[in-house]
Amino acid sequence: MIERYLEQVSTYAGDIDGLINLIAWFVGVWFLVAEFVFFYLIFKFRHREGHKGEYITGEEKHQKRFITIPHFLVLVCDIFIIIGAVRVWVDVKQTLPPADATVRIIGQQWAWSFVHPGPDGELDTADDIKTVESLNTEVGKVYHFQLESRDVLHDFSVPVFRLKQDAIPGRIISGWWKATKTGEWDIQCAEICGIGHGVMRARIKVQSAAEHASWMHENSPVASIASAN
Ligand SMILES: [Cu+2]
Repeated sequence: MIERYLEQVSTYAGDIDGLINLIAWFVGVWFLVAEFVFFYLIFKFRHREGHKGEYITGEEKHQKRFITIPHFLVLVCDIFIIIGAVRVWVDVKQTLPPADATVRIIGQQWAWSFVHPGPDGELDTADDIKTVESLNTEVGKVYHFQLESRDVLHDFSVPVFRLKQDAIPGRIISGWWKATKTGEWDIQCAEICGIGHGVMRARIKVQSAAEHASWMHENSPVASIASAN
């Protein structure tokens, strides 16, 4: 349902959409049932000549069941939602599969900047590639990220990945994704962070292995120094 409006581009996007759909169905069905009963009772017990209104305390057993039975059924739905939510939370947020590469993502008022490992695959070495508002990655690889903020709360959001993570000053927050197709999509800030929040956009490029290797070669400071010599 959701993927008709927003592509799914990470391995866990489908799981998150499944959870949202599950909640939407439970809430939607119960909303329709409640509205149907509500209007049925309004019409059935509307004002009629010769009928006097009756005060009901709702304490008798045959009256109480109108509350206890739906209450019980809603709790059963809650159990399904909690099981689904915990499974997705553990898979997406708590279990980091082994990384193929790690990138650093830095939020500040009001731009995203990125540090990519260079050809050596390690961060904080001479061949790191630093960019602003453009994150270059490879399809099918598990990326870990180290998310930081230089000033206030930000939130790194990639809607097509269904990834959203707060950036908190003073902390380095880890997470992961694995992209399933090549292309270019939006990165947004999803936490109001000041007057420039709305323009705090960036793009994520998911490239094939060959494209990514040539991008890395062209942009790595060490590779360009080596080729210039
Ligand atoms: Cu923001």
